[in-house]
This record gives sequence, structure tokens and C-alpha cells, in this order.
Amino acid sequence: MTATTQTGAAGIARPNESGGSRSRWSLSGEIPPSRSLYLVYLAVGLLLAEAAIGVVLVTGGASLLRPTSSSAPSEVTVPNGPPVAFELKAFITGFVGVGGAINGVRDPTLDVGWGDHVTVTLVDGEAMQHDLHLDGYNLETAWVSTPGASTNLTFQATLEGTFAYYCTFPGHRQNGMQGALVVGAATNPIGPEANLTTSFISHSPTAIPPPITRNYSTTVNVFLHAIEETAEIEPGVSYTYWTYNGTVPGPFLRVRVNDTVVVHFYNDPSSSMNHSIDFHAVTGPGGGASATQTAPGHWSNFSFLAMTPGLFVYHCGTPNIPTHIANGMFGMFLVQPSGGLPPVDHEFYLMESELYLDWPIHTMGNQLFNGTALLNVDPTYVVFGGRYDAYTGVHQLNVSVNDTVRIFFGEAGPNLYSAFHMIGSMFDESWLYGDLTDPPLHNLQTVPVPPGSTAMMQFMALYPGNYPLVDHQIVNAIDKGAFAILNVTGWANHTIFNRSGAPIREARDLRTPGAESPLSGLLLGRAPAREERPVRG
Ligand SMILES: [Cu+2]
Repeated sequence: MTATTQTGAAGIARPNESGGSRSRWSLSGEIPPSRSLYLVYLAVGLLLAEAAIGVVLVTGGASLLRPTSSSAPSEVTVPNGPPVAFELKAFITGFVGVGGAINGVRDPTLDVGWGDHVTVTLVDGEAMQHDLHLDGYNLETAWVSTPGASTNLTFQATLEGTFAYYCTFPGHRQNGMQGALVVGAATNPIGPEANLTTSFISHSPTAIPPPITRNYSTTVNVFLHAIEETAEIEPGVSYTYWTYNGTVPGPFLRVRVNDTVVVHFYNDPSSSMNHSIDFHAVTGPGGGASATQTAPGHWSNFSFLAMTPGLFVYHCGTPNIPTHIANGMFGMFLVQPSGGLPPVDHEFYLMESELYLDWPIHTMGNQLFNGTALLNVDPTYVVFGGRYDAYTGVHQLNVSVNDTVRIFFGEAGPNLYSAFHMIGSMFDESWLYGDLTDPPLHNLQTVPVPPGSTAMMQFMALYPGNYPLVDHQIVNAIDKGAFAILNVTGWANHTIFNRSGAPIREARDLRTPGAESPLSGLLLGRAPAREERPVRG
């Protein structure tokens, strides 16, 4: 046992990366005590759940960091390098460097010279079991389980290359407990694009259940299947997502208020860890997360009364929750008000989220999750449907002039707000924060959607063209991928818009002055029509 050293504050760049593109990930702070305790609490619960259902240790699996060479040339004598020592403090969210150039750095890269005599000391930062395995050298420490307990590895760095180190306890590596040992001048290049298990990760915006027209309550069975899928974020860039039912977002679920919902949750045997579901539509512990902590290959079930109407998010509630959300585990749950929703020509389903990755955006190859970027809220991509510019080209949204359109929009986060906006038009009616009980706001340009919330927008398509749907936190749309196209085809009414600059006449007649618009007022019977409200200026 050795005394633990308090780690310092953020601000130390990872070695060997000061000029590299990965330096943006290089800063890390200590975990705030309250957050740490919360995560420990959740993780201990998870481990107990795992023990109860007999999960075996997972120590194998694919290497997250690809060794670039396996051995030094045999005819060259390994130099007798100096001793080099590192200390790492183990937390469920990652290893934190102690002392020297790695002080305070989360999952620091350990740079050593070829032939150096390396000691890596592992100190437990919390009352949880951890260890440290080093790929390539195939070395592993004993495990530690109490704060301050320590163990170590000592070896000579005879192999050049980049080698992953990680905790072998189930789920811990996925939670962020992984880093790299770099021996010699090797860097940590991105690996080649992985084999894809699905050609398009994004949920179709139009593949949603039809409006519920019944006027009575019933029992609705909901089936959700947690499964990992490897897909492209953009052409040439692969990533292994964690999904519900194989898409990001997961399925759009639709019930009527006061329906009884029976949730059937299955975690695929191929999953690398436990999963669960927290439905924001549920009144009950964890929104169902406590009832659905499920090991790979197992089922769980629970039921609830959908007594609150609204448009709700659901997401995974298994530690580390932000990681599970960022990896794609979220979706939307509509509890229709008893009066239903007004008929429209098109309903679309879109959800925004962030991807936190090892290498900069557009780097070709197989991207990996980066827990430091997540904690620093430094997303690599901000996307709809889990994919860069997902709903463009052949996947764009298509409507015709004079069609009425409804968009169900959700912000999964895990961290960012969306400023949802349609370039080239307004939303006639917007129900914010998933509230479908109060009257909508009218004629909004940009709709604020907090993480873990939703909004419902309606409008009539009036003029042909491409109308980008974006996050008006505009870097997210233009540079990071939160960009979709709503294509409107049909007759160009030049009294609305005219490229020639000719006089515009009778534009207000388009919405049948004096009458209700096709949308206004139908939902609740009290929203004023667009034309009936006072015109400012
Ligand atoms: Cu999960």
C-alpha cells in the first residue's frame, strides 16, 4: 500500500501530441468528488446486478488500439534504457495520471523509449475493483479494490509500437478506462475502416407508427433490443454504435394517454456490456432503468401506465450513462393526448446527438470512443440520426407544395442543446419541451431543445426548393454534421418568392384569410390561426 497523491488540475498536454491533431483531446481534469461518488454508486449497483445474473469476466475482445509493430528486429540488440515510472489512479471513468507530465491527464499516453525499464503503478481511486492490462506485452496487474491500494507492472520496453492498456473488469474499458503505451517513435494512427454490420445506421425519419385514432385505452407491448452495430459515420469512417433495434435513434414508440405499456427489453448476447432503458414517459424509479439493467443475452420486462401525454425521450440508463447515450442509445416516445393530433400529410422523426471520438472529424478509418472528449464536451461530430449529414441526398425528406408537415424532434445530447431551425421558412406552430397539453407558439424561426427533451413543429410547405433543417448553433450544422434537407417540389408561386425582384401581390391570400389554417387550432381547439393574430410593424 502506498499513500495516494492528489492529482492536479487540468492543463497538461499529452506528451508527443503538442503539434498533432489529437492535441485537442489532451486536457483533462480530476473527477469532481460528487460526480465520482454518483458514478461509483451507479457502478456498484451495476456490478451487483451483473453478479446476480451470472456475468463472466470479459477480458478479451477486439483491441481498441492497434499495435503498429509487434517486435523489434531480432538482429538488433535492445538498448538498456533508463528506468521510467508512471502512476495511474483508477476510476470507473478512466485512469488519471499522477505526477510528472501526465499529472491530471485522463487516460494519458505513456511515452517511453525502446529499451526503457518501465514501472506502471496503479492506485485505486475509489472503492471499486480495478486492474490494468497491457496489450502486446500481455501483462496484467493484480486487482485493487480499496481507495489507495496499489499494485504495479515492471517490464523492459522491448517491443516498439503503440499498445493499449485498460481495466479488464466488465464494462470498465467501455466506460473509458483505456489508454496507450507508446514505445519508441510510434504514434497512434487510426485503424482501417472496420467491417460494417449495417449499411446505414440512421433511423428512417418516415418509419414511424401511424397516428392512433382509437378513443379508448389499451395495452401496448413495446420490444427493444440492445445491439451493437458497426456502420459508417460518413463514407470511409466507421464506428461501432450501441443501439436500440439496430438504428440511431431507436424506434419511435407511440401510445395513447392512459395506455398500459409493457416493455420487453433484450440485450443481445453479442453486446460488450449491460444496457437498460430510462423512459422519460415513465412515472417510476429511473424511468424503468432500475427494472431493466440487463446483461448480454438476457431479457427484462416491466410495465407502466402512460398517464402523462407528451413527446418524450428515452435513453440507456446504464453507467456510464453519457457514454451509452453518445454511442447511440436513445429514441423517442410519443404519448398521444386523448384528442389525438391533427391530421397532416407528413410526419418526420429526427434526433440530434453528439459523437466523441479519438481522431478529428473526417479522419478516414475506424473511429473510437474518447471519454476525455466527452468529459470536456468537445464533440467530434454533432449529428442527426447518428451520422454526418444523414438525411441528405437519397435520404433527404421529401414533401410537395401545400403539404402539411409535422416534425418530431429530440435532442439526445448527451450534453448539447439544439437550436433547431429550418433555413428558408418558419415553423407555423411549435410545441416546446415535449409539452402537447398547452397551446403552441407560432411562427418561430429557431426552437430551443435541451438535452433530454423534444419539440414538435408543424408547418405547410409553400414554395419549392431545398430547406435545410439544422442546429443553428451553426458550427454543429455546417461543420459537424447536424444537417438535413427537406425537399419541397411543386409549383413555384411567385407571389411568395420571386428571384426576378418583380412586385409581390396578394401573398397573404395564400393562407385563406379569415379562415383557420389547415393546422392551427386542431390539436387543442383553441390555438389561433396565423392570420388572426395581430401583425407587428
Ligand atoms: Cu446502454
